[in-house]
Amino acid sequence: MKISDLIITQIAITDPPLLNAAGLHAPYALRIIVEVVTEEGIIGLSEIPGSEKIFQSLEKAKPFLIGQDVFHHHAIKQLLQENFGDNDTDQRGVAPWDQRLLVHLFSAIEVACLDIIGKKLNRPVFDLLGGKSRDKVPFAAYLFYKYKGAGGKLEFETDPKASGWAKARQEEALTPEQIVAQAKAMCEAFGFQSIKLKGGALPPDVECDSMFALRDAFGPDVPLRLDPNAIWSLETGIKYGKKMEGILEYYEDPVRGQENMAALSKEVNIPLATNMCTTSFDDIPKSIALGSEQIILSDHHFWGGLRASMELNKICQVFGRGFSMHSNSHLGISMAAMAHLGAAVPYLDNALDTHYPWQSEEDEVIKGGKIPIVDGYVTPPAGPGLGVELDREKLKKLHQNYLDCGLKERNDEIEMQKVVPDWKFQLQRW
Ligand code: GKR
Ligand code: MG
Repeated sequence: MKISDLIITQIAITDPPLLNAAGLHAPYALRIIVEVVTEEGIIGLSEIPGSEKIFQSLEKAKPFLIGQDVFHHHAIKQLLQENFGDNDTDQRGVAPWDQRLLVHLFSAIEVACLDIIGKKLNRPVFDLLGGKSRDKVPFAAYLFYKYKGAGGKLEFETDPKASGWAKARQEEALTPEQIVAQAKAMCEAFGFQSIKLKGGALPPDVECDSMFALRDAFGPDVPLRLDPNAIWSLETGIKYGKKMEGILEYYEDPVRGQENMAALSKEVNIPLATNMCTTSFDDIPKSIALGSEQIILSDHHFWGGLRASMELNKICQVFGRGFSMHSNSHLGISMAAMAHLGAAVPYLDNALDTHYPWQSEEDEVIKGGKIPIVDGYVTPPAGPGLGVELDREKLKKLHQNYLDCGLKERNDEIEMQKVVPDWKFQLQRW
């Protein structure tokens, strides 16, 4: 089964004004939808974070990917390595999100090829990963401090017609009380049974108070996580970690780098998790030597695809690391891939991250609307491959959003400066 074409579409999806250590989410999040077409006309889908570098590289890869066999992932990876370099660990960047090229390119092609193989064999993607380990996959509520606003064309305005979670997600959340209100609305709408708060946005005492307010509101049976995205000093991480011992399920990237994480781990009795310091197979030996974290947040978009994430799952099991999942703003194609992976991994005892509730129903690019989250669980879509189909009208509309919005790269610092003109990203703020 040979690749005959690659269709790469840049899209922009409405995103509310969410805060993080790097600044503020823009009114639109950028994604790329990849369609890999075979000679016999089967189309495989994937979705990855949008950036000019990834888009241009996929365009550049087209001529040498055409003619490749969709089963030959090693050959495809080798071609991508030959053309784009095989060690991009250094390009991760200091932002909360990963910016490496090669892993994203390979993930985009691999997921689409698995979708094709599944469609050809009439089997779901989780069967291509070794079969199901569970029927439905647990996800966590993902809370954000935020300004008032719906994002998109409305930016900091709200849509008065919205109701339920669609209304709640437009509300301001800058205090512990407002975070509890956001959590209640999100958990009521989706039934989440674990809660993560994106930290690193407000002073640590406010974020710590929010965690205690969540604990008071939800009780000891709802696992809580806080993720300051590595913007706290070691001293701050230890101080607030000690306060939150006993109320956190895990403490995600409170400090920057494997050494600091290892040092913090010796002082604070809470499991540490990361999507920032151990983010590639090359990082594993040092992670094990230092003991930099107890849980690794996989992400098929930047670990190099679904099969690489299965390998990571095994490594986690061997070395006593827990396995969870990281997310960025995304639509249903990514959600389907995450759910197939979550269903397949043999080793999982944490609910996974997803930004999905922050994206609106109107922006969903798959036919039939958003994939349901029920009681906090997602069932991998039924049907061969990923089990999702492109809604071409929506794709057109979301591509037009991309052309109209003028954004080319995610830059949360620039967005923040539109609100607070002298705001600057800092490697360590508190
Ligand atoms: O969307 O603002 C955000 C998050 O901060 C995201 O960019 C991170 O990559 O969710 C991520 C994380 O867990 O660090
Ligand atoms: Mg994180």
